[in-house]
Amino acid sequence: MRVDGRSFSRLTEERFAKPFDERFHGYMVETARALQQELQGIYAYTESDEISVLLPREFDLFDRELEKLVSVSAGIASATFTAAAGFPAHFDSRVWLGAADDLVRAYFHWRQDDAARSALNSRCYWTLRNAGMSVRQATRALERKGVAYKNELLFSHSINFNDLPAWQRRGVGLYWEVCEKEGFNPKTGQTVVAQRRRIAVKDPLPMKDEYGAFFRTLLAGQV
Ligand SMILES: Nc1nc2c(ncn2[C@@H]2O[C@H](COP(=O)(O)OP(=O)(O)O)[C@@H](O)[C@H]2O)c(=O)[nH]1
Ligand SMILES: [Mg+2]
Repeated sequence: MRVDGRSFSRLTEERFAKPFDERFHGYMVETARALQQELQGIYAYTESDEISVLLPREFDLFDRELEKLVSVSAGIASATFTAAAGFPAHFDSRVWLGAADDLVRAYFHWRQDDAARSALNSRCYWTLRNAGMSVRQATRALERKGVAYKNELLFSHSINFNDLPAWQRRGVGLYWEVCEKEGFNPKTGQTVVAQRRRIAVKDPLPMKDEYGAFFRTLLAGQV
């Protein structure tokens, strides 16, 4: 299931630093956490203004009714982001069915590639704009240009793309982590260790083959 901020280009224009804003990212992580919690997702991934949540095969909330799932998830995302940010924002929602593990892995690789591609683009665009170019000039300068060219462009402005924070280039993932918590049993007077599940944020997120390996353990229920 994927939610995407509605008209966030306009909505973020005056309010947040460009191209990346840590506060904005924090609101997205909080929204991803709420979706993961409410829908009991296996994994949630966020980059830019979008969040993907992987639901388990045996997912049975709302009797698997599609309309319920898309409307409720859009509602959870909109409400959580709005409460965090303090101004009204909306999300759309869609569901994609990945019937095999490798398709699910490919989906998340695809979204991570999108994060890397758009991070490079927007970093170049704003570097040119900040250097005095107009919207049109900056857009023109990047038209039909490849990854190597864009990296060089940043380099000539003393920016090493690979040194930028990983959350900007790769997005971040949220998964369930089992932790042990000490409690006191008043009946027996003994200290007991209980296992709890909590949502952990993976940042930096692994890439390429390592991300695939991370998924294999995740899908095997071992993360
Ligand atoms: N200023 C700012 N904008 C962001 C940030 N992350 C995402 N955005 C905006 O969110 C937009 C997401 O793209 P998209 O969903 O295609 O645009 P939309 O249709 O207007 O929501 C980007 O174009 C950015 O303008 C951020 O960290 N800072
Ligand atoms: Mg959007």
